Amino acid sequence: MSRLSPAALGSLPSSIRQPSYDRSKVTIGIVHLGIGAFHRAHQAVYTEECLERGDLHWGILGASLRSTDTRDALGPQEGLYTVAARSSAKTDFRVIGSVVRLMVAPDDPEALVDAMAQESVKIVSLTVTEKGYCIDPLTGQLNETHPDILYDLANAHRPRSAPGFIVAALRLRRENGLAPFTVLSCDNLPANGEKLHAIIVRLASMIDPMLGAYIDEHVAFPSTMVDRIVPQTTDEDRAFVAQALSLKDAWPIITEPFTQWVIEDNFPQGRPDWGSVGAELVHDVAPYEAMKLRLLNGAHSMLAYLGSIKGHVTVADAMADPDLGAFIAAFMVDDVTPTLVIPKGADVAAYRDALLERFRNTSLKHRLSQIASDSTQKIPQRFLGTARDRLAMGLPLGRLAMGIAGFIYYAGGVDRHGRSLELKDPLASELSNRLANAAPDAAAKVEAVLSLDKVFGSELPHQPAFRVAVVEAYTSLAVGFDIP
Ligand code: CS2
Repeated sequence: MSRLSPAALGSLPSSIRQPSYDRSKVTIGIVHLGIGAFHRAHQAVYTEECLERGDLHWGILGASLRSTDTRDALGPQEGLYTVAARSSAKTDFRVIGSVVRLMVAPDDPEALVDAMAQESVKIVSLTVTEKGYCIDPLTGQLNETHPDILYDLANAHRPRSAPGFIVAALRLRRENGLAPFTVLSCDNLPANGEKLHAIIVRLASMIDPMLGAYIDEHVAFPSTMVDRIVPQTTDEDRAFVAQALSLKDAWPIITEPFTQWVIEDNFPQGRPDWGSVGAELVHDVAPYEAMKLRLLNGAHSMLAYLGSIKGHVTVADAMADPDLGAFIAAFMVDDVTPTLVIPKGADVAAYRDALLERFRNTSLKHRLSQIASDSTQKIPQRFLGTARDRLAMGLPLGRLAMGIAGFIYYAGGVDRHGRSLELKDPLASELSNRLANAAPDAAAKVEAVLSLDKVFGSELPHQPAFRVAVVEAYTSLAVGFDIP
């Protein structure tokens, strides 16, 4: 079977959409750091629509900050890849052409900095996951002792981290007399633009205080809320797509039909007309972010821990478990919703119903272990904001206690059937050591994890309403085997 490539597009079945614009005329307007599956299912698809409408200034240069996998897979396909949007009823296949160039940062860091400093580039966007920000999740400030940041301070022209690349490229543009690009965070962090702004200004100031002041004054960092469920691609998915295309795609993307993008409209250097292709441009993203992070991602993490402990593998499996499905629905209504500021015009009940429906999509094999990865980076924005708001409102911790206890149980590394659970986390060994060294009683296990102040802070775990509820929930999980 031949490989997906520009030359092979002619042989695609007519039912499969493919780029109808002239890709050779596309110029690079966006450099994206972290060209993973999420970006290719989300921003790159919105941008594809803009290219289809004739604005060819917004081609994407996709850079990987570490792995060569994406470049190796898509390079021979000249950036083309398939998006398969699957509902329980059908699959829509589409070949996307908006990624016109690929780079791997460590191959030649200076070349990436140069590419970001080209005049045609107006936006540098990022999906580098929570940990890619080198952020202290608790304070939201730059982690100045992060090894990548220490490296970048010593090698400012040949950086390693996403913040390091942004600072280096903004510095070069300034030296060359070019206007700065807009920096667009597309990761699941609340106030992602604001946080990135603080991090970049701090890092730049440590390199050159004048540069820090310049960035603070002149560079825009709009916040965004991004949403589309994108499970990791499997070999089975590759075979499924190859059958539909009669071509081999080394890295197709499997996703759901739903997609949402809410963007703070602050792009001094211009942007694609994403608003005309379905994105929502708003003045304040914060209420949308909180609603999505606490309802969708909060419920996802809850499912990941409790579902995995019970032996489920995918989100849809866990949702089909009647006790767990009901527990998740109640968590959204009773525990999260009272803490939300509902965005103007939004229907939160319809939003929740749609989420439950999305989670039940049996065509997506969305593994719970994928969601459970990097938990220590995710828990603060998924659970702890809700927890703090509830306690401040005089409400009990409610089902959140089960979420946090579920995480502690999960971090123990064994499900309730004795099978091992995969713990992929920057703090994995610290977590395992703490749990292994703690006394066997529930209070000691809970203490071993809640005292991780990098995650839980120093204040919340000391509130009796928080601690007692988590110990009770952990006891019912670990001792009573009472799992929703
Ligand atoms: C998931 C998210 O892996 C995870 O932690 O909760 O990737 C989720 O699928 C997306 O945020 C949906 O927009």
